[in-house]
Amino acid sequence: MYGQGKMERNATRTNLTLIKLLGRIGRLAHKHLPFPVKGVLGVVQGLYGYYRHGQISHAAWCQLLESHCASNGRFTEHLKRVIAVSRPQRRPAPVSGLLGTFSVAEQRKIVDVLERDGFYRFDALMPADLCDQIERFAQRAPAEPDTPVGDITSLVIYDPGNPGARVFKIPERFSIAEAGVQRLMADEVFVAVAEMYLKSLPAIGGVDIWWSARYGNEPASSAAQLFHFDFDAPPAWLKLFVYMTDVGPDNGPHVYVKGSHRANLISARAFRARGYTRIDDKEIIAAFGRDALMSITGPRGTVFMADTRGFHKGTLPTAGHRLIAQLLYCSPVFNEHGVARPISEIVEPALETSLGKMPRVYDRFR
Ligand SMILES: O=C(O)CCC(=O)C(=O)O
Repeated sequence: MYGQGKMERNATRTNLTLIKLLGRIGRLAHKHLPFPVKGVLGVVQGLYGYYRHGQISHAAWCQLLESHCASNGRFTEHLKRVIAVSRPQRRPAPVSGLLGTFSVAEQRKIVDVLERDGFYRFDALMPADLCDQIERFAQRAPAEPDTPVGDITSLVIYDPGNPGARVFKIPERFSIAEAGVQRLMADEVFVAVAEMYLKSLPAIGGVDIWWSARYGNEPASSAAQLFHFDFDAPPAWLKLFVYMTDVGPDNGPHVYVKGSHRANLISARAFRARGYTRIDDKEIIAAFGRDALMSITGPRGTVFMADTRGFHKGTLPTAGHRLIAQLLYCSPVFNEHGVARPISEIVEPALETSLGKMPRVYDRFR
C-alpha cells in the first residue's frame, strides 16, 4: 500500500511538473514564437486539458484564438480537418425532427447554403406548443443579467415591465432540465445538419436561453449588441437559434454578415487581426457592404443556424423584448464552456431515445 501511495505521489508530482512546464512554454510562446507554433502548443495544451480535466485551459484557448486571428482564420480551418478525425461523420441518412423530415439531398442543400453564406434560415417554424413551453419556463426561471439590476448582482426573474438590464441569461443547469429544451436537444435534424457541415459528429457544447430586454439607449458589448465573431469551441462549430417570441425590426433581431465566416477573407483580415473585440457598424459596412448585413426577423418559432466565426450581433430592442434559445454544436475538445453538465433528470422521452441512438452527441451531459 505504501509503495502505491508513493507511486501516486510521484505521478502527481510529474503531472504538476508537466503542467508547470507547459505553462512556462506557453508564456514563452506568447511572447516570442510565430503563430503556427503558438497554435500547435495551444492544441497540445488543449488536448492535455481536455483529457486530463475535461476542459481546455483558458491559456491554451487564448493561443488558439491568437493563431486564428493572426492567420485570418486559416489555422482554425486546418485544425478543423485534423480534429474531425476524432469524431468521424456517420453515413448521411434521412432524419426527422420538430421541423419535419429532411432527405439527404435536403440536408446537403442546407449545408451548401451554410458553406456559402454562413447562415441558413429554415422555412418551417418550430411548433407553437414548444415555444409556449419554453416561454413559460423562461418567465419563471432565475436568470443572470448582463449588468447588476439595481443592487442585485445575483440571479433575478426577468421583469419585462421593469427590466433593469439588457440581457437575462438562464443558467444552463436550469434550462437542460426543462422538457421543451430537452425536445430541442433531442432533435436529430439539427445534429445531422451540423454533422454534415462540420464533417464530424458534433457534441452539444452549450445551451443558452436569454431575454433581450427593451432597456437602455445604446447597444452594449455585454449584451453582444456590437459586431463580433465567436470563438466558443474552436476549431469549428455551428449554432442553432430559435426565436421564442415574434421578432420584428424593433425586437432586437439577430444580424449576420453574409459570407463573413470564411477563412482567409480579405475583408475580414484587419478585423480578425484586432483579436476578440467588438467592431463598429460603420467599419463592417465599409468592409462588407450594407447588403451583406442580414437582419433576421420572423414570427416566434423562426429557426436558423449560423457559423458564428462570421461577424454577427444582436440589435438593441427598441419596442419589445425577444426570447431566444441557442444550442451550440461543436467538437467538444476545445470548447471553452466544456465542463461537464450532467442532466439532473430526463423528462422528455425524445431525449431518452436520442441519447440511446447517438450518445456521443450528449457527452457533456452524461
Ligand atoms: O443576441 C444575438 O442575436 C447575438 C448572439 C450572439 O452574439 C452569439 O450568440 O454569439
